[in-house]
Amino acid sequence: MKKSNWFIRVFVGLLLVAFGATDVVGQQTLDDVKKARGLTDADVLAAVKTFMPRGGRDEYFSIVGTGNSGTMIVYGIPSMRIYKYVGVFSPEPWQGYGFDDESSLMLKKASLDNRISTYGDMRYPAFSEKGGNYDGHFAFFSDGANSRVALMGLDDFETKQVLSNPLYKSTYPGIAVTPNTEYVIQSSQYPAPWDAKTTSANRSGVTFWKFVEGENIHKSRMIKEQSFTVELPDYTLDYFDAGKSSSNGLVVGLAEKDGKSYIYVLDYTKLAKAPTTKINDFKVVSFEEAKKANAVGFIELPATGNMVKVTPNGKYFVVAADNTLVFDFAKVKSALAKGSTITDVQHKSIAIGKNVIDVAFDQRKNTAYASAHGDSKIVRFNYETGKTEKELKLSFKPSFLMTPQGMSATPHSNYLTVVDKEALYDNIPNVGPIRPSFNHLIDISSDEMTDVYTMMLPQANMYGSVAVLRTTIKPIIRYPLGTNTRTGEISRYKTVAGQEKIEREGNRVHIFGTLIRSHITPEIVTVNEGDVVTFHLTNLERAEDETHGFTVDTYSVHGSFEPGKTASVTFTADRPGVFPYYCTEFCSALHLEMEGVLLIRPKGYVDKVQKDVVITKEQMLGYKKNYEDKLVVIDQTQDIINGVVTWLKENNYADYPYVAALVKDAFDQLDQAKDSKEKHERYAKEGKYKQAFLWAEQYWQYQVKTADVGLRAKKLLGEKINK
Ligand SMILES: [Cu+2]
Repeated sequence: MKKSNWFIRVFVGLLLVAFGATDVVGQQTLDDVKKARGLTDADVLAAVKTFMPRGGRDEYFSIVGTGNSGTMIVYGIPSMRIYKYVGVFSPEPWQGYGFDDESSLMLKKASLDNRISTYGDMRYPAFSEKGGNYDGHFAFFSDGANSRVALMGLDDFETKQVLSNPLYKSTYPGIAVTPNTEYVIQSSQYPAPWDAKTTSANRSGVTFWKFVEGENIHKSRMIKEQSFTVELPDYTLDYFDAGKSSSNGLVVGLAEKDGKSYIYVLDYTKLAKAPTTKINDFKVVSFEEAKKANAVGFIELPATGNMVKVTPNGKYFVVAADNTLVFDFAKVKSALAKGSTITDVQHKSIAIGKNVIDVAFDQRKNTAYASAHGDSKIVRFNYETGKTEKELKLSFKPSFLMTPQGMSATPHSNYLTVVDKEALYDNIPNVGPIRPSFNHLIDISSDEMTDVYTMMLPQANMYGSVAVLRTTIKPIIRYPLGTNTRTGEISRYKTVAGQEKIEREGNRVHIFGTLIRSHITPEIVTVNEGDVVTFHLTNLERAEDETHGFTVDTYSVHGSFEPGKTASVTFTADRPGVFPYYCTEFCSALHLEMEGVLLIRPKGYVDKVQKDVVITKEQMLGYKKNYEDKLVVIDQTQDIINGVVTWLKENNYADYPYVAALVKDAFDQLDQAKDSKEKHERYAKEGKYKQAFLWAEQYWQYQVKTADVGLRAKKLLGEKINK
């Protein structure tokens, strides 16, 4: 570009800014945009239905198993915005999952032979329930590929427990809970022997993981010793669901063998009392014992069923098929009492369409939806009367369905989501042979059903999801300082400001450090080649969303430190050299300052002896001046601290636990500082101003941290008081 051209452009630009005319196209109206983009009124209405204005909040939180990526996605309805990916069965570096010691230990505990599976296949999640309704406390997942089960806490959306199923090789990647979450139910998928012998018979089974809810999320766990599995013949097992209300105590699921389809029915209240044997150290109720207890039965289906779901009132279960079948639980119960072959329990058969894949329940009385894949349509029907009511023709072939809270006793369903596995869209650009999963949002709030949005879910092979009213979940924004978030306990590695230290024993090095804008303390760590090094870090922040990350260059370790969290990363320092470590989360304008250096001395390295440096008279006067200047700054800082302390006391800070915890932290800092004060005063008296200045500097560092924590406490208290 010629210089004169450049000059003219800048000049015109400045003129435009000066006259407020930066928008050369002119203000666009809604009509302008509609015309320019060729949008219809229906397009605009659909867009408005999912648009989330600033300050707006989604009505529902939905969680979805991502299939073979082993992570979980949280998204909002109706905006269909993804909020978070959470590592469950697969490591997830952003949150340090499977990269820090705490989460790695949790994953290791889920291994039967000390091999961590770094991959998982999870499809249908389940929320915890009370009285058949979602309580917003937990979510559960099953790993189809590596036979694991997982518990996630909904207070912080972190995985809290992963267990290995000791019997199954192949596990169904869906899960269900009983109406009060007494049990988390998991089944096998493809039959296989349960022991190591190739001559053993193939078996199937359904496992009831005993779940005990403690005083808080971290005291709530699945307990292996109190769990059991019921043995079934060598059927291939598919989707299952738990009864509720009048059908509480029963589980129904799909089974297949030799081209025939069945519904298996289990009574787990009876199974829990049946005699057990132990296989692989896990309690098993044999098929014979289950039959003896009248706790297992089978209904032969006239055709393949693709899905079985219990109605919200617990009266029926519906089997998705071209002729969708409704079964009466009351009849099933009395038939089960007589034996394991169950007949004449059907309530209705409803002709829906071709290749019916799934059903979902509505808040309207006795109302459900079915997806007819072969007919590209959704059908609304009444499972009590057996009548179809309405159809929605779609531009795609529908598969899996979900209504918010539709799997609970109280659907709250203004929307229906529909998975589209074929992804043949004219408005989706080709991104190579593998494409995202698609999830459509259907507005069902009125009598008309309308397809209003197509969501893309990358890194997902989507099947099932569940959604809950957003307000049912109460997420936290910070942890009590020093929390090991996987156990909920205060970590023994918790470190507060001023107490950072490095401990060595032989070749084992523990660094107890802290993270706070904008420092990683300590800033220099020296170790020897071959040392096993652990950084135990505590994020001292109390501010919302003030997460720091941590990595050591080239050592492939990573931790994510949300406010208050303590986590550790361990590695063998087997590459000598200089390795910066730094905060990996953009945390403030001074984010780049959050760094330090790990010096790894090569084997056989010998320190060169440094000669004593003689301090000249002029230099000593310089140190004296520095020392005296520092004393002035120390006094000024103390004034600030005193002011904050007075304000906190006047405003009854002790009534607010978070604030009180911060004030305690602040006073701890001053306690740490006492020693430095004594030292700088002693050195000054002896005329050793270099040391006096250094210790005064150290004292001031403590003061700054005290003041910083104090000011945070003040801000927090101010917010509490003003609310
Ligand atoms: Cu940071």
